[in-house]
Amino acid sequence: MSKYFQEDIETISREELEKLQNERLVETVNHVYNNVPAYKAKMDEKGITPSDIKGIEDLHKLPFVVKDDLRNEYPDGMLALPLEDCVRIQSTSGTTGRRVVVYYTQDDIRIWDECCARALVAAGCSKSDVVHVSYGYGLFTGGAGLNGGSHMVGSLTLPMSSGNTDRQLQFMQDLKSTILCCTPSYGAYLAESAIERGVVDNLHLKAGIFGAEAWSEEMRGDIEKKLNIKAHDIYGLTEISGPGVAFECGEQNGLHVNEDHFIPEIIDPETGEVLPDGEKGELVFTCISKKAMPLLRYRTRDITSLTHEKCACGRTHARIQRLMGRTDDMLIIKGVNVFPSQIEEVLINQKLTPNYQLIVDRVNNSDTLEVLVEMTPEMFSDTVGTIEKTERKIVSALKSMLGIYAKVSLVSPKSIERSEGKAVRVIDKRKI
Ligand code: DLL
Repeated sequence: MSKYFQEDIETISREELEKLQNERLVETVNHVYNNVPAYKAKMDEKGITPSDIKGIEDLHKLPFVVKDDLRNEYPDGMLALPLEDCVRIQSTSGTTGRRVVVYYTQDDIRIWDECCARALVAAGCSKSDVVHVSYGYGLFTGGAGLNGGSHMVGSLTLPMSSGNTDRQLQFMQDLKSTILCCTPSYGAYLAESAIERGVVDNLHLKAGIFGAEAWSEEMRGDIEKKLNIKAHDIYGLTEISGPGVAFECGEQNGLHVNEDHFIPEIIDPETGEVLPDGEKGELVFTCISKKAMPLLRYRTRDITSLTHEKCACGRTHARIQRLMGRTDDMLIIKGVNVFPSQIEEVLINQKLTPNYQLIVDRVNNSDTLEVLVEMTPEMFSDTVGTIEKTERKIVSALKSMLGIYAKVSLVSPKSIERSEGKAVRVIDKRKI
């Protein structure tokens, strides 16, 4: 069984890869400049023409694209090809404002599927696996992406979509699913439900491919232990294609960016300046092989760092670190930057469940943070005194991690609403 889906390209030398990136970048810049008026206007405004871009060393000269640019051009103003050349539309999961819609040609779909196939094979998937896809199908890219990737590998694909936990667990047992694909929060929920129903030992799972939302190393440990699998991270966003923009190999030490298709950069979110490897900042992508709607220097709002060091798995593509939040879901509480992932880390270190919700409010002009976290069924039978003691312990752990006071309320098991897709972690009641 091969470790790679496309060994030649996944282990290509950096020199060869950069050559390919240079060629594809120049071609893509010309393509969008000539076919997308909004791009031409942006580049004209910056005083650059396609001839100024000779390769990746000139990438920083290009203007950024942000989500509002896509909203302003809704629905198809960013298309670089006639509509008749497109075969698919997907859309972001945004609930406010105009949704962003993204178009794909047949070849764009092939690229996307191949990226997901690379992720699956890196998690140990082969033709003989049964891939259980519990990401949502429909406009969301999760279901379609992993489904396409699994077909490319030639695995038996189970298009479960999300929801109906009993049926998920029944099929998982009956059809002997070996690879589970879903959001980490749904993965944790499925694990918990399988244990509760006493069926976890009947499962045949060996690996999981979890993404679409931030999760912590602690949550990984929790899912791996409960389901007895290896849990791999997968990252992506609709605007760039969907899942599979980056994925974790067996080393579980950062996510390889499919750099033959997407060039990553890390920038300072305040100044836009490009940051060196190892420094944390906003992740930016440039698509260099898609044709319908390739975005140049798209600001993801996701925060991570980048490394070009060779990975022990043999892949040469750069890695991003586990995503640590978004510039826009970073909470600022009493002037302190707080990421939900930091709180999750504390909770899991204290042996609590990953089922939590953060309630942020403003009382008498001062920010308040309340952390609701579900007790484990064993804790539920503890005395009030013991529960209060645990709450105080978490308050103090959060204080030393974040530097601010957070009220902690242990709530009964299953009282926080479960999500089958991305979990709702934060309720911000402040009207600022
Ligand atoms: O969530 C695509 C996807 C589907 C990725 C399935 C992985 C698995 P969107 O709905 O457009 O697309 O949301 C993209 O989700 O900018 C991140 O903020 C977040 N995100 C995605 N993957 C991860 C991850 C899909 N592994 C937004 N870790 C991105 C942390 C993630 N955040």
